[in-house]
Amino acid sequence: MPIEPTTTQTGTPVASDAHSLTVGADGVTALHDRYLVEKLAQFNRERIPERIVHAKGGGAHGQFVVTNDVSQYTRAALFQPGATTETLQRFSSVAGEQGSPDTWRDVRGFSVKFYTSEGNYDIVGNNTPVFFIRDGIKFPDFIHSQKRLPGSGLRDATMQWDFWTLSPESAHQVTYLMGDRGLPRSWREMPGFGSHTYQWINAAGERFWVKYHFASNQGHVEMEGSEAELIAGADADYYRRDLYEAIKAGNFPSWDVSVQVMPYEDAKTYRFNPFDLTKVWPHADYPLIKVGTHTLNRNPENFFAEIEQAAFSPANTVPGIDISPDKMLMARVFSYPDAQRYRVGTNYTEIPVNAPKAAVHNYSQDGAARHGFKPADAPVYAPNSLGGPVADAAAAGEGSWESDGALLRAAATLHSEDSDFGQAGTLYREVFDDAARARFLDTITGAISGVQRPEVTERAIAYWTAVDATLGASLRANLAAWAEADLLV
Ligand code: HDE
Repeated sequence: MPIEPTTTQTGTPVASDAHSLTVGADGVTALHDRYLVEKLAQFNRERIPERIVHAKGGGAHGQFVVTNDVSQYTRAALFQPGATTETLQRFSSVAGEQGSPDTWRDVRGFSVKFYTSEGNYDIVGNNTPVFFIRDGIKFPDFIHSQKRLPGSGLRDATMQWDFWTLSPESAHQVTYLMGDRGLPRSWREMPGFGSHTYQWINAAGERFWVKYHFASNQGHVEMEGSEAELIAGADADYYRRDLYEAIKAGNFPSWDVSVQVMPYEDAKTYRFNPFDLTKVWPHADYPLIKVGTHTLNRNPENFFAEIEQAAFSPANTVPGIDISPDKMLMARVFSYPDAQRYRVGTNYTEIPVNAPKAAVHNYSQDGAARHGFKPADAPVYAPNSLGGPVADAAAAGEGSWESDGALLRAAATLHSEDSDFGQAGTLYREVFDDAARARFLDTITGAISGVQRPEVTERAIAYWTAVDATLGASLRANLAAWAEADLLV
């Protein structure tokens, strides 16, 4: 192949990539060396703002294949028998920045974009089925407490535990985080959850509440804290590398996708508030129903274009699927497109990785860096009598729920078994085995021993005592023993 001459961004051949234009070999640089100026200016603008959370991640393209018939619950095209849908998946850590080690203990993001025939559908979940808080208004405070102190720029155990212990609804998720789930061996070997309750609507307009589960066909495998620490130092990109190399070698990871389905009417009387993101629905109450298989089979060709610019959002729903009255989910529906307009740009949906495979018809126009334009004679307003697109409620297949009440600020309605600590205790006692409980105690002792204010430490002991009285007592004894060992050193 002939070698092409290097050009400027506007296609003009340039004279050199090694020497700037100067007045004499040792003289000053000429400002009119426009290639030098363009090259440096463009370089300064290569980065877009990193995600405020979930900054470090990686991902791949894939395919979702329906294997079972769930058409009685949803009319969504992507879940109909025989459907195959192209997908994009991104995995991430929550608290660390772009360059942070993959194996720091954290919750992991699990985002899937389905390029369906009815528009893009995104499931933006985690590797845990619950979350730390139940109202989106607390999210910025929660994240501030997990990130860095304004003065020193350091992460700080005292503020993490101060926030958690003053927000007891966090107990269930902190039990997951400090347990083995906080350190997966790889992204391929962890499960995924939609976490929130969503609504499904079938062809007859009947409504159901659903939760998504992705079970890894590679198994669910975790690593020990000591191993994770070593890897964090030796290979910060451990998970990203593992995924890339597995796919490159043709070893395609896959997940079985299932749903729990709750009849619409059950929501009012179920023993747990089904819209409270700090709660799970025990499988004994609502068993898993298999839907299909999700496989990752293609690495990105350009990480920035396909992973960094990818914009996932719980606001991206399709006909037959809607959100639920979960206060976290409603806040997220605002927050993600807002973050993406800022982070990627107003017209972020035009970027190939975010653009739907379905046709786009609406009256939005212009804005920074727009490049898709309608024909000159296309109408620019609705309603019009010129044959422009018309909104159609039947095509939209939206969900709905009844709500009647005064405008107020209050905690979610309590159901018979709702409590902040109950399900955390069940996880600790009934899901963890003895070895996992021992590792858990070790992990929380280590994390709490970094707390610098005695009243926060006391609150942390009370928090774990409320999860399990024996755990609380062991924690107190362990903290005392660690402090003593520290004094002896
Ligand atoms: Fe996110 N979250 N989040 N989050 N989140 C973002 O979106 C936010 C929450 C999750 O791979 C941001 O484009 C609010 C729960 C994942 O690109 C931001 C609340 C769950 C990803 C944002 C939550 C998640 C994000 C950062 C409380 C799991 C990475 C930039 C109401 C069920 C997506 C961006 C990717 C990313 C906001 C809570 C998962 C700022 C306000 C709960 C996997 O918009």
